[in-house]
Amino acid sequence: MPTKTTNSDTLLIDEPQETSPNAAVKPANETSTARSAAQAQELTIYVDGHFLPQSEAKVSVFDHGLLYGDGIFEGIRFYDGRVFRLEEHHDRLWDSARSICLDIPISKEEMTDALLETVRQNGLRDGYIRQVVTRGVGNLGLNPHQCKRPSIIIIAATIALYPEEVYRNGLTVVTCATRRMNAAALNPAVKSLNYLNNVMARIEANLAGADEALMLNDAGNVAECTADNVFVIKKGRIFTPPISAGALRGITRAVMFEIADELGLKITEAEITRHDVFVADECFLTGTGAEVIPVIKVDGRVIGTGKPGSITGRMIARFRELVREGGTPIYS
Ligand code: PXG
Repeated sequence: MPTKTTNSDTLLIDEPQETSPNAAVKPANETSTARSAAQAQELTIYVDGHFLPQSEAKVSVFDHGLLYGDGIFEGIRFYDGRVFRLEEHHDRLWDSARSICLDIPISKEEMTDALLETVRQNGLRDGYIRQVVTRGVGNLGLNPHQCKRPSIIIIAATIALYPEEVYRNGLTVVTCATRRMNAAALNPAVKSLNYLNNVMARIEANLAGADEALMLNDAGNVAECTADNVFVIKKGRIFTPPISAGALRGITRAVMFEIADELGLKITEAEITRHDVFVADECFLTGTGAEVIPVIKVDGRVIGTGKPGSITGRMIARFRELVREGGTPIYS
C-alpha cells in the first residue's frame, strides 16, 4: 500500500496555460476575452537573441536537443531581485558544454545579460530560471556535425515550493532499482538534456508513493536523488557521497560545505550505503529546486526520531538567510 505523500514535485513551474483549441466553439466575445487573458499571462521567453511570448517561443523539430537529448541545461534560482550563485551555474554550464564538445555561441557576459533581461521582461523578483543550450538544427542522423549553431533558450518563471509543512515534516524516499549512470557511459557531471535516467527513477518513486528516489551507483552505494544531492548525519557529523560516486557537483551541495564551516560542523565526503542512511540520525537533500529539505523515511525505515533533526534545521535556517545575501542584482 503506497504511503501518503506530499504529492508535490520539486519543481512546479507555474506555467501559464495556452488557450485550448476548443475555445473556438465559444461565443466570439468570450473567445477573445479568453485569448487576451491567456496572452496577458504569457511568459516572455528568450530564444536565440529574441524575446518572444511563450506561444511563439519554439525550436525546430530537427533540433538535436529534441531528437537526441543532445544539449545541456541549468536550473537557477533568484531571490528578492538577485540571482543566486549565477557564476557557479554558468561555470557548470560551460563545463557541461566543453565535456560534450558543444560551443556555446555567446560569451558568459552575454549569457548573463540575456538571463537578467529575461527576468526583467517578466517582471519577477523571486523565481526560477531554466537555461537550455541545445545542439541545434541538424539532420535525422545523430552525428552532430551538421548542427551548425546551438540554440539558447532562457525561461524565467515563478516556482511553487514544496509546501512549508514539508520542510517542517520531511520527505519520504525510496531506493529505486534504476542505477545512476556510470561515468564511463555518460558522466553524471554533465547536466545534459538527456535526463531519462533520472526520470525513470522518479517514475519508480511515484509508483511507490514516495516523494523522491534514492539512486545507487553500479557499486550499490548511494549516489544522489533524482534532482538532489543527499546528506546523512550521524553523531553530529555530516556525510555526503563524493562526486566520484555519481553525485552531481551540486551548487546547493557546495553551499552546505560553506554553511557547515560557519556553524563549526564538518562534512565528510564518504562512500554511503543504504544501511548508513537507515541508521542515520538525520538525512536531508539539497538542490536548486528543493533547496534544503529533510528526509524522515527511507524504504520504510524511520530516520532518527522521524522528525527533521536539529542540524538539518540549522542548515535550512542559515541557507534561507544566505540566499538573500549577495547574488547578482537583476534590477539596478
Ligand atoms: N543532482 C542532480 C541529478 C541534479 O539534476 C542536483 C543534484 C542538485 O544540484 P544543484 O546545483 O541544483 O544544487 C541536481 C540539480 C529539475 C531540476 O528540473 C533539476 C536540477 C536543478 C533544477 C531543476 O528537476 N538539478
